[in-house]
Amino acid sequence: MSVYRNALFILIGAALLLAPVVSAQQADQNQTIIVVPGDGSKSPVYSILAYDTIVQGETDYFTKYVQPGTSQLTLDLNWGNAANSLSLWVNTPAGLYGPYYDSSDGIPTNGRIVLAMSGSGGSLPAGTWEFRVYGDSVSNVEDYTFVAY
Ligand SMILES: [Ca+2]
Repeated sequence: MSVYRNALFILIGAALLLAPVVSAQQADQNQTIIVVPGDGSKSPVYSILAYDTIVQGETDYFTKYVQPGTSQLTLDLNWGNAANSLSLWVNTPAGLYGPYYDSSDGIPTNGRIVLAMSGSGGSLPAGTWEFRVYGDSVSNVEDYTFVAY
C-alpha cells in the first residue's frame, strides 16, 4: 500500500469524524432532549460533583459545562431517605426540564433519581447546564450527593 493511499484513508477518516460534530452543533438549540431512567449501578465514585444538605423549600444550584458532541448525560441525585422528597430541575441550553421526582426513574421509593438525558439529534446541546435540587418535602436536614457524568 502506498504512502499516498494511506494518507487518503486518514483524510477520509478525519472528514467522517468531523462532519457529525459540526452538524450537531448547528442543530443543538432546536432539538428535544430525551429523558429516560438511568442505570444507577454504573455511577462512578470518582466524579462526585456535589455533596450537600438541603432543608424544606431550599434550592441548591450546580452547573456543568457540557462539551459539544456529548451523546448522553447521566444524572444521579441520591439522598437515600424516601420519607423526604427532593426534586430535580435541569436548565439546559434547549430549555428547562423538570421537575423530576423519586418516581421519575421508575423506582419510586428509594430516595434517588437516576436519569439518562440524550439529544434527539444525536448529541446534547453544548454549553453550561444548571441543575437545581429542590427540597420539596423535607423534615429536618437531608444530605445528598449529586453527580452528572
Ligand atoms: Ca427513584
